[in-house]
Amino acid sequence: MTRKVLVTGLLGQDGSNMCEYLLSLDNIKVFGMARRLSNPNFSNCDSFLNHPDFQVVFGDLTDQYSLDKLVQEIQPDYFINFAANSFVGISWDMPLQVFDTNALGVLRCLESIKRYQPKCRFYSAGSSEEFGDVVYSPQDMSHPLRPRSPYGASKCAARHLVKVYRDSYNLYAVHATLFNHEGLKRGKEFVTRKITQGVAKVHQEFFDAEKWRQRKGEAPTVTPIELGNLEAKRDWSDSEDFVEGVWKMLQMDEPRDYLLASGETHSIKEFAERAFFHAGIRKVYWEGEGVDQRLLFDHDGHHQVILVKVNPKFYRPAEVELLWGDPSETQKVLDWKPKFSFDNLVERMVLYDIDIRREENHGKTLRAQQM
Ligand code: NDP
Ligand code: GDR
Repeated sequence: MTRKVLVTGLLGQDGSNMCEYLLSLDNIKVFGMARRLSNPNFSNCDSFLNHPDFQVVFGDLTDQYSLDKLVQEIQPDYFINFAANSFVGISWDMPLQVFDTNALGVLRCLESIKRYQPKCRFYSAGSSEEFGDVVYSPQDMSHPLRPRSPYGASKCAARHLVKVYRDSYNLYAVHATLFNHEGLKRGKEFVTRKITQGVAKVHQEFFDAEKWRQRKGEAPTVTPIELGNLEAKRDWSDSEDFVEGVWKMLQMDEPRDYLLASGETHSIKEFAERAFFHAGIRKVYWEGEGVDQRLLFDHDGHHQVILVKVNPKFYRPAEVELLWGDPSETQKVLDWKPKFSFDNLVERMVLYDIDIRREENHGKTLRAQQM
């Protein structure tokens, strides 16, 4: 029997990865929900947009009518909600919009399911930002909720709402606390993608043979990556691994909450170093303290190149300094294991961004030759 799955957040990282994953399984019809935008970007969906078992639908988490209509028309067996304003940094600038989408949006989904399709299994995308100002490490499911941002608070509210609807109306509703997960479709404002795109640019500036010849004896000029808090530590995984874990949660007999993480933590500095390493830029070292910290490349013993520097404009009003999850219980219950390590993740992202830059540049060279 064909199962119908409604996935929100279609154009984002997890929504598109989930649709792609579901379409690789048998007997699943996937409805990917996007909201109306004047200039939509479907690039994350290129690989499956024309799949016969896939359909784009339109709706908005801030519009109850649109959700009700989709649930009534599709009658989904699963409703996987990845839609959110997911950028923590902006949540101080637009707290009401963040709360409306991330907390009330989940409430609207639950209401639609309760009224029109109570047998539908619901997934709510929780976050390690719910733990915020952590009191022990690694964090497990029992860690108290201590959010540090409007975003974190909105996800805590969603978590409570899911439990209330599960207990009150016997809905199959899951809220899972997912630690940071990244990949080839990661938005460019998040620190990992910002770093890998920045490294790809530096890589191109470094190894551009023509420029290199012109600058014999000199250090190459590159564009340093400007970052905020370099000391923050995160538990990073790959989104492609996590969407499989999420689907497994929805196949269990009873609904409950879960936690997905890698079980390792790394600083922003470490991510940047590994990213340069995988780009072949290896003679690097850190210098300075606080806002004066810089990552330098030793060109020839006399010339140093600045690769990373701090720009305080990227500091946050309140920071989550350390996130480090303990996924052991969830891994056991779901019999789920990630395929990608931290180092695989960094390497994949860097090589991908280097390739993109190479292709763009090749296109530019061809266009210039045609002029
Ligand atoms: P993205 O930002 O890549 O994707 C979020 C998607 O939600 C976007 O496509 C966006 O649409 C859509 N969206 C935003 N507001 C609305 C709205 N009002 N109605 C309908 N759609 C909307 O995030 P990720 O894929 O990385 O994350 C998926 C979910 O998981 C989010 O809920 C996030 O908070 C949560 N999460 C993510 C983690 C991570 O590390 N990636 C970790 C923990 C939780 P548009 O493209 O139009 O802007
Ligand atoms: P996060 O991800 O806030 O953990 O939320 P992000 O990549 O934005 O920040 C991670 C850490 O890096 C520090 N940082 C910078 N961050 C950004 N974006 N830009 C910078 O220049 C920069 N410099 C340092 C941040 O201060 C922070 O400590 C992600 C999102 O996917 C959420 O949706 C999700 O819920 C959580 O992960 C778990």
